[in-house]
Amino acid sequence: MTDIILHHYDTSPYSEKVRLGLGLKGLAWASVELPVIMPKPNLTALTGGYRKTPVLQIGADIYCDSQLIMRELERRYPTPSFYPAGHGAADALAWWAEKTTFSPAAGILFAKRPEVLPEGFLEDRAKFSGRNIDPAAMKAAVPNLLDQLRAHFDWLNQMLTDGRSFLQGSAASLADLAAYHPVWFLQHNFGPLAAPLDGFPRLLSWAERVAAIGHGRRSLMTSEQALDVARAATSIASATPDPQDPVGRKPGQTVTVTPDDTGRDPVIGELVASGVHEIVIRRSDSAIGEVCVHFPRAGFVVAPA
Ligand SMILES: N[C@@H](CCC(=O)N[C@@H](CS)C(=O)NCC(=O)O)C(=O)O
Repeated sequence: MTDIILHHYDTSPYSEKVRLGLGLKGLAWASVELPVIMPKPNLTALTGGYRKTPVLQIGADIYCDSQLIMRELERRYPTPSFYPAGHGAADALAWWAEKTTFSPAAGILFAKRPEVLPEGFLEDRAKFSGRNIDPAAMKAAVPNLLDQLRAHFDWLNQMLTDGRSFLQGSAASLADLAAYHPVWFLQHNFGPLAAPLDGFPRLLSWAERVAAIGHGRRSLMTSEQALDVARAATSIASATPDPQDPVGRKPGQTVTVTPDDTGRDPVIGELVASGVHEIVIRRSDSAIGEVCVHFPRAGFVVAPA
């Protein structure tokens, strides 16, 4: 039995980052398969409305966003570390790589292989992104998306020029897992030499090394079983004020937490703990009772409710 439950779907790049993180740490985990488009009632019962993929659940603690999921895995399972070359640079590299390469990689797939997308997918992603999705405009954007990816992939490729195995040295770090998942997504959908990866042999060998990390030990769980786990558990979070909070937020206040980019569904709850990189809110759901939902701070808006 494992306590780690990952809500995800196989084709999700951000989930691939977390699956590799579980692999790097050699962990066993339960896999709950999420629908690719809304509705996701058994996920939003846990999160309070957050709909993105992936979400990590451990008992009655729900961790939203792969940034925070990786942070929590590192806290609970520090060895081997996601930070063999230290914190800061790895986090910043991860942020840059994802923010610049995920969306062009996804855009290329949506434009070039609409036949692999499930019914209702583009309408769902239009709501998710808040942008109108026009197939002709998507197709017209492909050359620029390839140019952008090529420029960013070249920077990654250059980091490997001295023959190092991974971006920060001889051991894989968070930066590798984050930079890899858009590469994986392109390879997965267009083959191992997908453009614009074909111009970067060092990057291609690096991608093979990252893929070899694997996913750890996966078992299957239904979303109903995951709700049962939450119902039977008690959160580990306890009231922790942040003396340096820039606007004096305090445990007990009611707040909303909302992603600042896509899937901007606010989650409302009572602030339990917060700090530079995490905020925890408590909420109740008739199906599962009380849970604590954890979010990162970078990329999320916290507002009084
Ligand atoms: N910043 C988020 C991004 C997650 C994200 O955008 N995931 C995509 C799938 S890879 C998503 O949620 N798509 C819409 C959906 O699955 O409902 C994270 O790091 O987890």
